[in-house]
Amino acid sequence: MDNPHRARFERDGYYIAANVLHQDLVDRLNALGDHILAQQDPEHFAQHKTTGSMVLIDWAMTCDHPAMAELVAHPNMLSVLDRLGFDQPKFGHGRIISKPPHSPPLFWHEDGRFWNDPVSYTTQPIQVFLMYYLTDTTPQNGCLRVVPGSHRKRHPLHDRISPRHTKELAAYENPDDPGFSRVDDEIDVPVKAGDLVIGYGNLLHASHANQSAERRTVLTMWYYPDFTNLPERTRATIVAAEGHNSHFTAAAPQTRAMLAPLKIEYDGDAEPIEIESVPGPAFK
Ligand SMILES: O=C(O)CCC(=O)C(=O)O
Repeated sequence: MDNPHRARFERDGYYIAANVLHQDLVDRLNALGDHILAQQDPEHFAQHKTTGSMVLIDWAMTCDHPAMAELVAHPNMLSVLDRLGFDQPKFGHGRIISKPPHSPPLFWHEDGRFWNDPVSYTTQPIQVFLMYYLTDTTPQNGCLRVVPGSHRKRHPLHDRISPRHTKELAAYENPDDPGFSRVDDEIDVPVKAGDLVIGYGNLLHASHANQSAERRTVLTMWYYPDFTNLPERTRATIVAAEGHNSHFTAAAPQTRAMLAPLKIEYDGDAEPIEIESVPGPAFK
């Protein structure tokens, strides 16, 4: 491996790039996030106490809001991915995850859903998260926590935590659940607003409680960084999992031009692999 950035990413399962978004875009995304959160009903927040919120960012939202479209195709982000050796990333969807003041921690989980695909047992990433925190984060206001290397090696947590995101975990029904425990090899990932944290979807991660008096928002954006180099069946699976972006054709021409290279497209006839969110016995 002659790319030290890629080697670190493959070893640790995550990679931090500082100062990717300018303050102006962070401010516009904060305003957009607050506006969209204000439209959710109280039930949404009751169901998602541990994340705070879980609002889908789909292609329609991306095409309709210039700040979101700018984020999805941001040139600084594309340079960071290029530095890691990914020169044709594709965008799937995202989430607005916003912890209100004085809210609980987020449980340990991994978001891999391609565990039936042999590629998940290699270091070639299928799906990665790009997390943009819109405020500076610390352990006190709910920064990210990760277990480095847990995307490629089974960790005791894999056998202790629920392999799925249950309603009980999301609603913080049992604070004594092992999902809320601390582990020796976890590390905190505090960042500044506008930094970018990239991680393998199947990296074990969690976040601290927000003990501050301010809201803490992250936009988690899901990309397929190496889409064009993945086997055909994996590409067919991704297309089946992400659905079609019919809204795209209705977007303004400038937005369409900006987003077009990030669209997921596969028109072959390979059979998709069944989605599986639990690692199999080959994960050791
Ligand atoms: O809220 C956070 O800090 C992490 C969010 C997260 O775990 C996710 O989007 O999968």
